Amino acid sequence: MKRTTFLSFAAAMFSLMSLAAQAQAIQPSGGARKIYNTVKTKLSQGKTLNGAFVSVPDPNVYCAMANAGFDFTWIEMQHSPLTYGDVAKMLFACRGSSAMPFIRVPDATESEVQKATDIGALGLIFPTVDTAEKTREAVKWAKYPPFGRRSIGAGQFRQLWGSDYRQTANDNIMVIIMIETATGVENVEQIAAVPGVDMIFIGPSDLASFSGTQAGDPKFEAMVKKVHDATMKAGLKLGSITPFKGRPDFTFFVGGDEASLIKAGAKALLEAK
Ligand code: 3PY
Ligand code: MG
Repeated sequence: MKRTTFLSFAAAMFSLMSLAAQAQAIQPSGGARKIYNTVKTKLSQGKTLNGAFVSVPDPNVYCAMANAGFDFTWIEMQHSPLTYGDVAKMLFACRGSSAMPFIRVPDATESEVQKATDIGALGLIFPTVDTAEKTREAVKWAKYPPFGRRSIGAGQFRQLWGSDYRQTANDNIMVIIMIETATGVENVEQIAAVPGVDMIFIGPSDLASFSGTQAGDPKFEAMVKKVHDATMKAGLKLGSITPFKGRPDFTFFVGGDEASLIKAGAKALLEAK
């Protein structure tokens, strides 16, 4: 084979191979995947995970939380005045932390999810989801095409997660749907069946508030059981707040925040002999 022919042949083969690799990497299912979201890996190994709420807009405090031993941080943007600008600085300052950055966004809209993913969140937590339609919106904005409708844009995601982020993001970003209302419980089977959902998370405080019942009441417990059964049937992971530890099949827990952990740390220090 002449040298020029060989070189064009090699170049064509290389383009074909890299196209195939790209196509494989953006497939929502099947094929080899690069997983850097350690929450995903640990959950697939059957481990129980812990995270804590973050609502203080300070990179140093964030780094302390993100390297304290938690598996993930639950960056609270539903119930705190944190801005995406605050959180972008926190995530950048603490890139490489042992805890994966998860953000509870206020709603499953393009504008919220776009900003949360662009600044580098690897987990998106959607509160008070009532319907499969809302769940499909959550997945749609969380995932790049062809699976979803996330726009490419620019962001610090590549600096955090690598230059191949476009090919790896869909496999690493987790979608967590919170069931917090009786309507959500009613529709949980359809919600859990939406492709792209990784986990169902029960929010007991809101579930109690919206339903007028509380943990221990038969009506409340029946709702928890319905959510549990639908989640298991769909093959998804199940999470809630730390007081739910010990309930069967719950493997993802959030509890504590900066203020409570400072208090607990100070108490332990002062009581130490
Ligand atoms: C709830 O219990 O309502 C929650 O949102 C838990 O974070
Ligand atoms: Mg809630």
